[in-house]
Amino acid sequence: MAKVSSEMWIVIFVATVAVVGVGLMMAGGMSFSGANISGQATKIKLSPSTIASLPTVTCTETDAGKDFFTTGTITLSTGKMYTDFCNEVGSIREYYCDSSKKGYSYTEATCGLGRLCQEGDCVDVPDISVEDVAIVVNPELMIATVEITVKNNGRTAAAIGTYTADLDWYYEAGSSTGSGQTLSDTASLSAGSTKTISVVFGMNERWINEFVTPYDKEIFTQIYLDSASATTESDETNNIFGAILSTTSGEITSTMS
Ligand SMILES: [Ca+2]
Ligand SMILES: [Ca+2]
Ligand SMILES: [Ca+2]
Repeated sequence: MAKVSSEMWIVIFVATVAVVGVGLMMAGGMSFSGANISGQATKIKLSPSTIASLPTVTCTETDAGKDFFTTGTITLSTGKMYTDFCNEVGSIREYYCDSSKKGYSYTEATCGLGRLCQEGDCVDVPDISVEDVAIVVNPELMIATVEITVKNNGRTAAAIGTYTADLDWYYEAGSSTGSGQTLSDTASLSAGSTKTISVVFGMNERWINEFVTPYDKEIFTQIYLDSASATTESDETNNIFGAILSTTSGEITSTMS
C-alpha cells in the first residue's frame, strides 16, 4: 500500500471538513451570510394529545362571571390580572373566567338605555328629553306660551334643573325679535314619567300685528333642558329642541313640524 504523505493527510482532512459542513447545511436548511449564521425558525406543531396534557390556567374573579353591574377583577394562575373597564366608546369590557385553556375571556357591550358605563360598571342614570313642543299664541292677552313635554327615559329620577327657552318671531326673512329665558324646575321627575312645563313670552304690538296679517310666518323656538349640565344622563343629545315651527295667519296653535 502506498504511503500517504503528510501533505496528502492535510488535503484529505480539509476535504472531509468541507463535505461534512455542506452536509450539515443541507440537512438543517440553514444558509450562511458572511461570518454570521442565519436561519429560519421552525414552528413546532403540538399534537392534540400534547395540548390536552398541558396544564390549564386557573382563574378566579371578584364578580359573578358576566356581571355587568359590578366592577370585577379576574386573577389567573399565571399571575396576570384583568379588571373590567369602560372603553373609549363608552362600552363595557367585561372579563370572566371560563373553561378554556387560557382560563378566561371577555365580552364588550353597551350598557343600554338609561345606563352608563362608569369605572367598569353599568350604572342606572336618568335621561330627560324634550318629547314634544307646542306654541299657543293669544293675541288678546299678547302672549305666546311654549308648552314643552319632558320625559325621563332613564332608570333613576332626576329634575329638569336649569333650562332655557327662546322664542323668535320671524316677520321677515333673516330678522327676528324675541327673547330668551333661563328657568329652573327642581321637582324630581321619576323614571319613565312625563310632565309638561310652560314658558310664557310677552308679545309686543309688532308681533301681534304681524300675527294677524294674512301671510305665512314662522315661529322659532329653542329649548335646552339641563342647560347647566348638572345631571349625568345616558343621552345628552336629546335635551335640546330647536326647530322652525310654522304657522299661518289665523291659527293660534302650532305644533312640531
Ligand atoms: Ca366578571
Ligand atoms: Ca363585571
Ligand atoms: Ca337626555
